[in-house]
Formats: sequence, C-alpha cells, structure tokens
Amino acid sequence: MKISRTLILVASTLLLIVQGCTPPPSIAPTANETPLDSARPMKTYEDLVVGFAQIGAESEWRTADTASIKQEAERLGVELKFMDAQQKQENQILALRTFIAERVDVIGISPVVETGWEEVFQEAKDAGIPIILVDRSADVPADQYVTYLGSDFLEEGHKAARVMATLTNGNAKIVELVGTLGSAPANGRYKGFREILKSYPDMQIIGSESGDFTRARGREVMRKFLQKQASVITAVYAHNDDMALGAIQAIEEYIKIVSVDAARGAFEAMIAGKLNATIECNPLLGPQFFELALKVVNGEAVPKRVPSVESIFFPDNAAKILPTRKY
Ligand code: GYE
Repeated sequence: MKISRTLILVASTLLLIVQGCTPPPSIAPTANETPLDSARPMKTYEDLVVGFAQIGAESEWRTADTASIKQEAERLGVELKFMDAQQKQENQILALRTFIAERVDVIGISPVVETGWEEVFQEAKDAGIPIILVDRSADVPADQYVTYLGSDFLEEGHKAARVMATLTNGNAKIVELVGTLGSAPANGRYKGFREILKSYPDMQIIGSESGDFTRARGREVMRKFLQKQASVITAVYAHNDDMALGAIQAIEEYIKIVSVDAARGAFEAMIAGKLNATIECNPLLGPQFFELALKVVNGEAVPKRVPSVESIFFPDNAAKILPTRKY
C-alpha cells in the first residue's frame, strides 16, 4: 500500500517534470473531460474568434508569451482579439466583458492575480463562452473554466530551493524577490521554496518583498535589502529572471570595486558599469628599460630610481579612452 502510493507520487512527479520542460505541440482530448457535441458542425481554425486577455509586458517571459500567442493565431488563421491589461485586474475584467459582448468563441486569460474572478467568469459561462486559463491559474470553482494550460509553480519553488541548497551547502541567508502579490506563480514559488527549506535548518529567508516581476522593481527592492543587511546576505532567490537581473544591477552598484593596472579589460568593465576605478600601473617598460641599459653600458649616469608616469581612470570617460589604450 505504502509502496504503491510512493510509486504513484514518483510517477506523477516525473510527469510534472516532463510536462514542465516543453509544452506538447498538440493536446490530445481525453475521454470524459470535454465531451464532444456531435450535433454541432466542426469549426476550423479559420472559423475561430478568440479573445485573449493578456496581463501586460512586465517581463521577457511575457513578451515571449504574447509573441507566441499572436504568431500562432496568425499562422493558423485564427481571428485574435488581443488585450493588454497593463498589469491591472480591472482591465482584464473589462477585456472579458468586451469579449463576451462581442460573442467570441473562446476566451483565453492569464489572470494577473488568483482571486476575484467568479463574477465575470460566471458571466462568460452564462453567455456560453468557454474560458481557458493560460499560464496562470485562478481561484474559481472548477466549472467556471474548461482547462488550465501552464506550469507547476509549486514545483518550480521546490526545484529552486533544492538548487539553492546544493549551491550553498545547505547554509544560506537568503533574500527573496517575490513576484506580483496574489499571482499564481508568486504564490506557488513562495510556498514551494519554503516547503523544501523546512529540511534545511541553516537556510534562512532574512528578507522577502515583492518586485512585481519587473527588472526595475527587482533592482529597487534589492537596493533596499543591501542598505539594510548587506553584511549578512549570502543568496538571492528571485521569482523570475527579470527581477534577478535588476538585483544583479543593484549588487553591482552597491559594491564598489577599485583595482590597479588600467588594462583594457578594466575599461570595458567600467563602461559596463561593473568597475568604479582603476589606478594605472604601466607595464610598457620596454623603451625606458633599453634606454637605461644603453646608458649603463656606456658609463652614463642614471638616476637610482626611475618612476613610471601614471594616472587614475574612472567610468565617466572610459569609453573615450579605451581606443587609446595599448594594453
Ligand atoms: O515567470 C514571469 C512573468 O506567469 C509564469 O509571469 C508567468 C510569470 C513568469 O511575468 O516572468
């Protein structure tokens, strides 16, 4: 009994992992789930009018998602009514009501947050328009939508925590950049991460705040974390790549780096905003060395110490100076 339950768990976990990798190219209908109405004439893609209520353009992920929906509609000849809600639930609700009034065949929606959808979903149901949840789930009764297409966010949180445990040998003081509050991916990634952390007593979350899945907010929140507790932070868990990239920027801005040599690589780093200054130490000693050598051999007097002529370089004019650098 125990073994078979474990087996089922392992099997379903494997299934989730497989599903999580790449979405299948087509979805085979399963018996019992969506009964076919044989009396209805079959539609083709060219007949379909689809309303899609997108969240916005907060991340690279979202941009790719939007492109995928639009390109596929175009390729298949589906008439797509696409609305960008600019991160606002009220705009998505408005989009849904517009789609209902226009009597589209199907509504696709990525709900910005999980709650607050019952009323408008019921309106779609009453109008006989099926809803497909795309990417993010919604906290509604199961009969208010047909299906949910998307990733397993809880499992993503588990995976992130396991990877973090490996990277830190189970010892870390973590700050967390949470996604949009109340959204399915933020909820799942938040909870999943903590579930795994329970087994690692030396891994602690010492700060957790929403960066709303954007690069700008990720940078801002990371800056605050650093101002408060830079000396203790050893790891960052970001609920998406954009916030991580913002955090990386904040970390690079916070930590001042000054080095010595003024090699070309240092100028490139200053241009990229990664290095704050370089103190020149000139390696081009060949000309002076041979000049001294000749003088010494010919019995000419040379000073006991010949200093190099050097300066200090900063990011503000690094781009202008880089082409003139010989090393
Ligand atoms: O991870 C994030 C985006 O809902 C899964 O939303 C999506 C998330 C994705 O803004 O980058």
